[in-house]
Amino acid sequence: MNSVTYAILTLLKEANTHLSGTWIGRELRISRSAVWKHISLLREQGYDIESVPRRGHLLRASADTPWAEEVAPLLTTGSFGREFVYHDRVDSTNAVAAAMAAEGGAEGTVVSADSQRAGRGRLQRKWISPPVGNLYFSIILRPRTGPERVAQVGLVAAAALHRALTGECPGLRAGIKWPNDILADGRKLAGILCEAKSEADVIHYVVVGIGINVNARSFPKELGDSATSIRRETGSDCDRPRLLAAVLNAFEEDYRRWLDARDLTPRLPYLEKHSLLAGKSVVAAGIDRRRSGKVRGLSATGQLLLETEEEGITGISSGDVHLLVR
Ligand code: BT5
Repeated sequence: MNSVTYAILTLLKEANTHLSGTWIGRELRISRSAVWKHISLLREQGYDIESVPRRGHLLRASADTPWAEEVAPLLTTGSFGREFVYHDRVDSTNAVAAAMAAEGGAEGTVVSADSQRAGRGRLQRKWISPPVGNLYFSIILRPRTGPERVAQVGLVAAAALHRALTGECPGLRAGIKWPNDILADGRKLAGILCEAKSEADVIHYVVVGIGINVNARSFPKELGDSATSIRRETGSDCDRPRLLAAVLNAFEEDYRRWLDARDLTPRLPYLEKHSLLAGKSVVAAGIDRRRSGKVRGLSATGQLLLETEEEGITGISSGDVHLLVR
């Protein structure tokens, strides 16, 4: 958004009442017709502005677009979201963020989009990313720690995402399914994809990508009955910029605490409390083998602890877990 348009938006937000075109023009040293032009631009961008002759312009509702203009004023962070790039449409916010990270993009940089042409899941899977109503964003992190802790970043993100979702959306009952899913009523509401560039003993960057089904009312056939949205679960629409800011605020707080600790210990109680797998019989499908057993918790390094008949308690580091009974 251009800086004059943004200045008018800020004046309208602060005023909370009608502002005349003459007054706005005088404040910003532009003509009344220029004020009109910018007000029209704001309307095109989704801002609901009432204009009444002799009274002026009143902002009735802000745009629900997850861009810096709406997210930045709600941030309580030091670095998360302070650099913020928004696109209407990209292939994948993770791909854009990774390219920025490779060029030196700062820790906390956020790439957000209204839709993705080629949203990515783990292991070459797809994240279906239709326009209008959901959140797709990626954050660049540069943790000063060894590569063996990369997998823990996704779990820290999952705990923060769960905390923000349940804090912002009254009535939402959701849980965390190791390693990277947020489910509600057994259906997937949000997913996390961590992609890292590291060497033997140093992490160059991690890109944490988060997709949340926010106000989606329907889902493509290929997802069958496996997906849900906040709107579906709670019956009401959720303000996307507010939710995105809440996720960034929670994530930065948890991330800093995790960096200061040696492992996941500070977040384990939260992850255990909201785990959908605790005590459940599951099949864990790793890259090399499948194991069946009962989930006995999470280790401080982020492994899922599975008790199997053959091996007793073993730690699972990666893969997909399927519940045998919901
Ligand atoms: C994930 O992978 O859950 C990670 C999803 C991360 C998406 C974000 S969006 C912003 C950023 N940019 C990207 O390109 N990606 C990240 P995984 O656990 O592999 O789950 C993928 C599976 O979830 C698919 O195979 C589908 O079965 C299902 N799925 C795909 N799209 C979905 C959606 N919109 N809602 C619910 N489930 C979906």
